[in-house]
Amino acid sequence: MYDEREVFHRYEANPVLTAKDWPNMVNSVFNPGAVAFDGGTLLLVRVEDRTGRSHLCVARSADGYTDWTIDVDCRLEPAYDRYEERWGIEDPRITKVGDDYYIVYTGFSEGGALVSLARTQDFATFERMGVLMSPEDKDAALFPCTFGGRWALLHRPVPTQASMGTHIWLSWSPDLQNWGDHSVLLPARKGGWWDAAKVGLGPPPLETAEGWLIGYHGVRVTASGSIYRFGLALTDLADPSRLIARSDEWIFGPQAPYERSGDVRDVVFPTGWIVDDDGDTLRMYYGAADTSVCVATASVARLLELVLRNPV
Ligand code: M1P
Repeated sequence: MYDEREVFHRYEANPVLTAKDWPNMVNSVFNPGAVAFDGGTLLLVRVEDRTGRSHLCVARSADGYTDWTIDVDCRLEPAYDRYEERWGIEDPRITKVGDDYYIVYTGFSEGGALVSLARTQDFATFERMGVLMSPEDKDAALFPCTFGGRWALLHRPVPTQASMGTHIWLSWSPDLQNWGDHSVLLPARKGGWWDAAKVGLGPPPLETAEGWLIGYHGVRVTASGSIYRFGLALTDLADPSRLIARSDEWIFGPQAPYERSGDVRDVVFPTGWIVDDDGDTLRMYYGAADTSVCVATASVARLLELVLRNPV
């Protein structure tokens, strides 16, 4: 069914999580944050309940593929009484810094999507650290270190006129609260490109020998709707504002039936990735068609070789 030359290989038993796996009736589970935790894999899954609003819930697996346990006691609920999260919280990206896990997520406020931060050490209790970017803004993650004493955040503001371009920005902060020195890191392309309509950050940046590997979704609008695909970029390790390379071609797109049909058809939406102990096998977790959670693997060395074919 799939071209053997594909760089990502889908797990044969995808999807690994669906709404049917949940103890209570929910609409869909997708777009998970992912980390290695407590000797296994922990996903913080976006769960859309049957009110239409989303919260974040922990799922665990020893091998990252099978025997998932849904831990409904470990979840981050929206602060429904607050303007900033009135209509739910969505699409977490998790960055580990020391013993802390920083969760950057989308708040669905009455004013639109915004970027918020929470911190945890155990995924049972969460410390809310406030709104980082006001609406419209989403698809954000922190780098796992500071640069010259400053934190760096990748995020995706949405201009009032979408035709102005919906790009990935880089912003800086001395304290995770005050953000500035904003610049566009990765613009949406134009015209017939696969990532012309808009782009948005995927999983958090991954440190590699060649630089920070950035995965992002790119959207193409067609006569029958949008297609969400996934591509790569690479930035300098010491200075993440310096773009080194950006793949011309997308490297992962909707092909499997569970990606092509669902609540939103033709969507792959990666939000977490974990490198195995061999240092090269990358497990990428993604939402498929805004309906289920899936995993696909690739070699980090091969991804770097691919992205470096297109220096900027
Ligand atoms: O339906 C596809 C995705 O659409 C939105 O992403 P973006 O604004 O980056 O295009 C989000 O609602 C996301 O949750 C969803 O998977």
